[in-house]
Amino acid sequence: MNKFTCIIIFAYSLALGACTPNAAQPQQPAQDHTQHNQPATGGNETTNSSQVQAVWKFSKQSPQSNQKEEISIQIQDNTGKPIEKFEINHEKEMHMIVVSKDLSTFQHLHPENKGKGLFTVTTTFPTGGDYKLIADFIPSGGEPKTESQWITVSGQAPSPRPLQPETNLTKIVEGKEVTLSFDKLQSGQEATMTFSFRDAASKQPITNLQPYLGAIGHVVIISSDAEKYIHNHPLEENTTGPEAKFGTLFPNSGVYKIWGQFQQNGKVFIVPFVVEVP
Ligand SMILES: [Cu+2]
Repeated sequence: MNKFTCIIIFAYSLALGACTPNAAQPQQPAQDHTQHNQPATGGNETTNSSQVQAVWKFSKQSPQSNQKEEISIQIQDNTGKPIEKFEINHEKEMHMIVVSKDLSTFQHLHPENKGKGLFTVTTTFPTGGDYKLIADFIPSGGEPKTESQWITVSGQAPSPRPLQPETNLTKIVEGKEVTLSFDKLQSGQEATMTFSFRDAASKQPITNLQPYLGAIGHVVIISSDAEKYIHNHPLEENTTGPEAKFGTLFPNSGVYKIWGQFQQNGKVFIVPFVVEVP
């Protein structure tokens, strides 16, 4: 498999709560920086990514916490014509990240392509409050695209937990001691981000990580205000540990939450970190 790095960063201003679920408007990204060195293959339709729109719909006027809710996204061009063909990227046509506004909850979902550009997925929001939904996809022959939407979920909303940057980037997750390190941590500069794994009990390096969605791991990074989203794929996909390296770029200084997703013994585990980037 080819080495590749995929960094998608987007930033836009979207007033929180400006969109009610049923009146979801297509996003108007103020900036859309896309870096992707995986050549787009297959498909003969070319779609200029600035012409791609997403129309979000929810099964209820107001989604409720702790209930199954269906999320639909219609992908279309700026004339309303459905975009029907998508690249398979990491085994899926669409990846969707769902986070609460304080970034305390994280879901990585894979909406199903129902045809004619309509994707749907069912999920449960654990609490009431504001959530951000981010859909990641590649129209056939086009560029990687990110579309997002804020929604307000009804139900009891815990008070937001402020993000606390961690200075000790080692933690134990499901019996694994995971350490995150950077060759440099500086906004605006490309950096290599390394996750290292060892068994928490024996301290032996872990060398039997398994591919998850076709790669050693997946990393999503979101800024503390949930406005910037970065999705990183590994620099070297075929390793099995004890290290997984990713290229990344933090666009601005500030606090970011990082979720690494990896797999061992058939089980996917998530390792979250909060870092302050100078
Ligand atoms: Cu995914």
